[in-house]
Amino acid sequence: MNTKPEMLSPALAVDTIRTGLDKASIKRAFLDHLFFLQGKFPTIATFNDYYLALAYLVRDRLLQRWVSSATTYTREGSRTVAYLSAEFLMGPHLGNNLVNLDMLDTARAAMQELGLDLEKIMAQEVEPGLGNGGLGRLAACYLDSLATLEIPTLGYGIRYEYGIFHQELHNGAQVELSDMWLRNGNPWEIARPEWTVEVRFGGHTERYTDEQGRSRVRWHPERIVMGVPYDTPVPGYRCNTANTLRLWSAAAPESFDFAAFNEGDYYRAVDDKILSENLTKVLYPNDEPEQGKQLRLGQQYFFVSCALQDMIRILFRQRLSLDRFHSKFAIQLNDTHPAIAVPELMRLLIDEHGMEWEAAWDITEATFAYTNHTLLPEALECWSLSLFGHLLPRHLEIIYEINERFLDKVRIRYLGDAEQVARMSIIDDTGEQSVRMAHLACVGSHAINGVANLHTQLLESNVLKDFYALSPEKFSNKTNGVTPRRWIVLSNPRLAALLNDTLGERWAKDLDMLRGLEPLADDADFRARWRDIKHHNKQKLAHHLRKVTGIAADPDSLFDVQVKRIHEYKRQHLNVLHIIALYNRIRQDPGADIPPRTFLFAGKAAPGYHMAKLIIRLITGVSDIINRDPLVRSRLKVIFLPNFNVSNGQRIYPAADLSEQISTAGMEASGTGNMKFSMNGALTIGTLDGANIEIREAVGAENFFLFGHTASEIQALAQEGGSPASFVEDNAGLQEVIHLIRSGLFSHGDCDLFEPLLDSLLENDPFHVFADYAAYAECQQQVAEIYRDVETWARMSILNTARMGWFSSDRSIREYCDNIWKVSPVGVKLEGSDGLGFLQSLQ
Ligand code: NBG
Repeated sequence: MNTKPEMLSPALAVDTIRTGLDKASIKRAFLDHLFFLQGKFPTIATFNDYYLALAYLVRDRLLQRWVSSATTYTREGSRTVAYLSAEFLMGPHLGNNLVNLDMLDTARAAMQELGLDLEKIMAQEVEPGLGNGGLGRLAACYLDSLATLEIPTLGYGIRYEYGIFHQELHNGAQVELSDMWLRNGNPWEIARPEWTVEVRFGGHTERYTDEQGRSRVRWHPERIVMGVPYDTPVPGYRCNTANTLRLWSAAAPESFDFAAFNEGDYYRAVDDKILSENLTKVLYPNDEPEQGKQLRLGQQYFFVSCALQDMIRILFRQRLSLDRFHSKFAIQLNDTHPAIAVPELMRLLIDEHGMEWEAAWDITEATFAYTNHTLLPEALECWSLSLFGHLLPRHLEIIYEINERFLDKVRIRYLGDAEQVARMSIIDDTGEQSVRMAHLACVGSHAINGVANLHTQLLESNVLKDFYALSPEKFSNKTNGVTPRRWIVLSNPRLAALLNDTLGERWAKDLDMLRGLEPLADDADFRARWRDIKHHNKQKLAHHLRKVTGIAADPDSLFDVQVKRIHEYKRQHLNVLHIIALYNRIRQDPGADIPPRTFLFAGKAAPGYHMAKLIIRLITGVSDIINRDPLVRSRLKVIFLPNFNVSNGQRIYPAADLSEQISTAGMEASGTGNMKFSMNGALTIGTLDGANIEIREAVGAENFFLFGHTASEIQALAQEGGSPASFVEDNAGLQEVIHLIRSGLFSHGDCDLFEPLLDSLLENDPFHVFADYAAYAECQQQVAEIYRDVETWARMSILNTARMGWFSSDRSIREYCDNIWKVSPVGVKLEGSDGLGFLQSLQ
């Protein structure tokens, strides 16, 4: 095979056991890995051994694409997207990689011949929970699309040792357990210690004059932490591209501080080491109050500094000069978490590489773009000035300078308007001084976007209106999308097979092709197949729910699902109020004509968010009572599935009939779960909020259950400041619901437990639950009526899927590429499996 064996290094010699995609090669590779990597033979191997053996053989097959992609990008100096995000919620890798490499069926057959069940092997994988929810999962969908569209990309983030906590329910209440996702090893990552960088913290700065007589600044840090990169390949779907997700892990500079050690202060030396490594120990759950803040700012700066230093290394490696930085890299700031990149790039260019301010600023502005993901004021990041100055003294100086120069421009534009200047300042001088990260991101970026039409409009008219007035050309909307590879092909194989049969296999890369289903909505045979698939998916989910919660759900009942983080603005409590009302109706009128429903909830509450935890308690309390009531339980079921994550999402979306998207209008920036449901044929009951609006426009108002106040009506309600109790006065049903909650029925007789929740609902509810209650209950009545008509429901369901093509993340990414990043695809040719291509490209 090797024509010039003397030129080959062993690592580059690749044979079919490492690359072959046929069944025989896969079987051979599997046994080979079991033996040589796991040191096991089949009779004593555990399922985890099987998982690792399969994972490693899949990784081998990825490596050829990965190295080929890197080689191509290096050779061509390709313009590259750097996606900076504090969270990447990738989900389990194995299934997705099998799908993208087009190996799923062969792998299943190969395992079967070895007497193994692929599904069971896949279930072994502990998913990397390196994100809280929508924002982190969006980053993962975007990486999938970027690779599929063959765009050179580096995802940069943090390799948290503990991801988002594992949720359990104890007596109906949330309990948090640590997520030791790395415990069994992570076969998907490769450590790159040779690209370790130094990150500095604290200390002070000093001005000096350099040899050319220029005034410069030197930073004397108090502490140095090493950043070690771990790379995970991100393959595109059925193409040769495999990009890189590069996550940084903190390490101490030396294993011991020898000075301290010599003085006999061994414990201090060990403490320092632990302190450094703590930096990337744990992902913070969002929606948390102030606590733990310093470490979080440290985390943000850590990964951003690592990423920028890494980019400069790559630039130099490709023999490009620093003034080409912005032509080589388009950096996206995923929310404000990485916004510290603006002063960090300035610092690197000026202090470390001797560039002048103006030149550095032009590069910085041309490099960065910023995506905003929330309008909630408490989620807009601000760092106290003292904390900031203590941790990052040099950055604070740079921010002051950026701010002065920016505010000069504002002053010219708004002569004499001091208030305007104060409002726009990066430094908030009111109260305890702080750094406004969203302002920093806006000033340092050439493009700013929201994640759904309404959200972008509200950014432009409220939260960022001053910045919009100053530079409207920077603003645009980029409605979110989700990847059909994970969310249909992998999660809903039967639907995928039907789509392949009907449309050919290209739809997964060109989701607009789903349109081809529209005429079939009128075809009774097709509708029957459609219903069969949903029914099968519901059975499968019911089986899982039974296994985990012990509760039996009837697959013939309407699966009514709300899965997402628990938050007052998402209004899980609105859903529960309606469930209690239905329960009450059946109790009072056992003959009431209410079609059977299973209400499924899942989602985590931030550990410090008491009201959200109370909402979980209410759901589980109601679930206990309803599921045990002989009069009701054959018609209503309420299930809270613990530990919502990507794997559970994959089980749930394909099995849903009804998707609950019921946030207070104006509060959900976009939502992405709403898209996953509808793509999989669930109908939505929802408010005019976030991307719901665009989903409704796409699928047709007649195929969407709309209710509730609009964003501007909500705003008016808030301004009027009327009491929510007024919505209860003329609603006997709602009064009874409140009465039942107060009676202690759902809290083992504890009449006070839910008082804080009722208080806020009745007295001063920023989320306007009662204001929307009547409309919601009425809309649910319509849902029930239409659900009885199975043919109509199936028709609506098909039309939902058929018209969701636009919500593919491929569409979103194309918009980012064309309008913000100005990057084009780079085709990758697989380098010869003998490694000669690589060697040549290195010369
Ligand atoms: C979330 C929004 C969602 C949106 C995702 C992705 C944050 C800060 N924001 O509505 O709440 O879909 O971002 O854009 O997590």
